[in-house]
Amino acid sequence: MATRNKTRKPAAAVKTAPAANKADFEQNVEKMREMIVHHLLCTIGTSEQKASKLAWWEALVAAVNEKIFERLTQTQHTHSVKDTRAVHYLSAEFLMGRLTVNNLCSLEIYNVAREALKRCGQDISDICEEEPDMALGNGGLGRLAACYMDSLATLDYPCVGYGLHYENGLFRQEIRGGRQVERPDSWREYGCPWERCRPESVQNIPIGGYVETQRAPDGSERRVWHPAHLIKGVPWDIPVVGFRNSSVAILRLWESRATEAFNWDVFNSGGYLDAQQEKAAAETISKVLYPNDSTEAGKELRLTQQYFFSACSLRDILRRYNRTHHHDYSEFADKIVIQLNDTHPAIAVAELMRLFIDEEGLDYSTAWDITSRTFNYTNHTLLPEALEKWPVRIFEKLLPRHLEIIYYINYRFLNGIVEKTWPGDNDVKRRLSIIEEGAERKVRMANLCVIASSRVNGVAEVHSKLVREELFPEYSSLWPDKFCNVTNGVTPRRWLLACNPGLAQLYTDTVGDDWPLHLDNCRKLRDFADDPKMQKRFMDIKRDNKVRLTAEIKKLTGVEVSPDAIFDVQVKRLHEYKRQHLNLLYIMSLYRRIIENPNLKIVPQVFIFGAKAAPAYTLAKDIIYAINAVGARINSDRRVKDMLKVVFLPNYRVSLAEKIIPAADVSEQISTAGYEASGTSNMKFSMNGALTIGTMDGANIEIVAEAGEDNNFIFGLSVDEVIELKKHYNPWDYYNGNAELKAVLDWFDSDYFTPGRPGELSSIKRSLLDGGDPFLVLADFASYQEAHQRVEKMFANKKRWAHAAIVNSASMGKFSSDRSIAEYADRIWKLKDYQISDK
Ligand code: 26Q
Repeated sequence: MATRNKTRKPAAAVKTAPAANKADFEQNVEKMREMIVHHLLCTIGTSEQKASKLAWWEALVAAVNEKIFERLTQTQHTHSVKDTRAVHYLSAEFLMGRLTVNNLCSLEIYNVAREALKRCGQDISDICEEEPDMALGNGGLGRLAACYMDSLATLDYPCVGYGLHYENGLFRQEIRGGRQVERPDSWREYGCPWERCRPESVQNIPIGGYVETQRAPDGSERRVWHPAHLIKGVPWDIPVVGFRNSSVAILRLWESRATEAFNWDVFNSGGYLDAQQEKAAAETISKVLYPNDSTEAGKELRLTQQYFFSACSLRDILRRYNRTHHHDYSEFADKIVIQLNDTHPAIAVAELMRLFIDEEGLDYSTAWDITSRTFNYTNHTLLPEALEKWPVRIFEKLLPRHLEIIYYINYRFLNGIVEKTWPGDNDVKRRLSIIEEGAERKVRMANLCVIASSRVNGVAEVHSKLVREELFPEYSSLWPDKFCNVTNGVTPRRWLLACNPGLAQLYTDTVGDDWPLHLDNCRKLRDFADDPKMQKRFMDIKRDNKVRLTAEIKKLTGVEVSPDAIFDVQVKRLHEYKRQHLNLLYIMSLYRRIIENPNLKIVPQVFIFGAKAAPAYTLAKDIIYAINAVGARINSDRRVKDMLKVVFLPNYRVSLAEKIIPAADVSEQISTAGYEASGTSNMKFSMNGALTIGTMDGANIEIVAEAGEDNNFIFGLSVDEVIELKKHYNPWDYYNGNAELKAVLDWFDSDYFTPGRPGELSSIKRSLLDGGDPFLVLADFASYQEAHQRVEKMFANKKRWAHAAIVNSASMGKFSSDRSIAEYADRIWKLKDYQISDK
């Protein structure tokens, strides 16, 4: 890996870099213009005069695809000829966002495309705004998978991403009367020009039915599954373009369809309507992404989705392996690595065992040996309610043979190593069992993953420690070397180069143009953190970004804000543990101080929120309503003047994040310590020069270790203090002991923010008092308030603030997803990189 970049071509025009050679640039622009116009006429079938912006975007994509597909073919050819070991990243979510600007940046033709479009009378930013987000994920876990694909391609690692081709991604959020309303997201209503259907790789997936024992003439017995249905899996490939190299990775997403054969039988036996119903049922599987990011108990369709994409992916993997290895599985675990992105694809373990034993004729021990050397598992949550458990009843109905295999895996495990280690200890067996006993028996997917995986990792140091010590203590004493940490990272191509061209240019001018591949290079900027010229340039860029966001805020909400105010941002899924309501309590206390003290002068502040709530998570939706209600009242209160504004930006998604994050001064990362596995927006904000106000949780700990606690605002209870306080916590003590906190909480019961409708916000107060305040909001309130005072004080000192902003941005080298992927490749996957030669 260390030598990779020595052999790389020198950079052509990066998004922001000037062309190396003017004549070349001129020629490239003209060529690009011709290609775009050609595709406009011949692929899209319109004319320059008539073309809509959408048509121009499609033509641009068609032109770019010419370059991408050549590289894709070359990449796949190289991997196939060299029979490379490859990682297969199984994830129920890939939150890709938009691809155009990113692909142009990776190919280093953004400037060329911009000029070419200009010659056609088009503005590239307008054109790229036409692209719908690919929102095939809920939040952090899905976006992480997307960043990792970017790094895998950039680092030339052989890989395939496997997931589901949801017809509808995460819902579009509208705010009506201050409340969240969910609307369907049809991202490919008019087709998606990046994806290609691959009919030659269709799979048929069995499901349902029953298992019987068949006896062979020699007396041997075997279990035979008679599935009730076959579902067709149709693969759609999305290319993922490496930065400044020739690798193009593949993201393969499975769409479910009804199989013709099955329908034909039903149809012929006179059941036309039944056939239609079958078809609808089969196609339902990939219709919609489940919009909750913590487990929804026992929904049959969700398990079907998980099984469907896992089974399609494994068959695809086996098919490719057998092209060279002809059903000799002795090298399988040397060639194939499978990474399970949380437990969502855990059923793949049982399916691979089934394929080996039932279809390929391997004996159990051989099958288990190969399987357990193939899989690895990443855990993303400690929340007990988010650990997936499926009722045995649902398994019996959908996957009866898989259930038998899981029982057998469990039997061998409990009666083997567990019995040997803790002889006769039934309590340990009960805790470690894959099957949870009780009123309803359940399959614990995390236990299956741990038992079947070579390596199990958490996603930040503190999280991995808790995975080892709190979540799986006995497993980690059984297999101490199985557990490890790989701290998350984010791609600096999307989260700096593409979304913040001003800052990207500053880095290129200061440290050279290699920083998108070696984010550590940015560290050099720390030497200039107190240099007045650097400070001015850095803060001018921030201000430009804030001016742009100001216009977006006006457009989206009608609220006018000043770019000179502190932009304090909390954008993430809405969850009690993420504590948006702690932020809201603080805002209310600030508002109260302003109206109680007409002479009070504070630093002007704009609090910016973006968050989707799971549709059935009532309290989360109430918090969104409360933010909007409080915001409306504050924004229209003349006494506040321009000191305080609160805006809720609807429909938070990747493309909106790309506008918000470069414009943030303060990044809110305020989860209860011990609950946020890592966080990844914390890294994106810091990279873009925001200061973090946060708890010692997840990756915040590692971020402030890099950038300095004195350049950020740490507050609140630590993980250990949370664990200790929870033993005897009483939120009423804080309510009764803090007059300001009491006044703010009581405000929720009035109609001050909801005139004529008292009590509309009471559920929040109730959850924090009667509900026991499970996430210790009240315990951290005073400390949070004090941290905000530090924010104001530092912001008033422009030089001090600029220093901190620069140091934060310059210190994020560790949080490039390239570092994370290099660690996975080195320590878990044992992967080699293969450079792809360009033709
Ligand atoms: C499971 C079953 C049924 C329905 C939905 C789900 C489900 C879906 C999504 C459960 C969890 C998720 C997503 C979890 C997630 O995004 N976790 C986040 O992962 C990030 C990447 O590691 C971390 O940075 C965050 O801390 C963590 O919350």
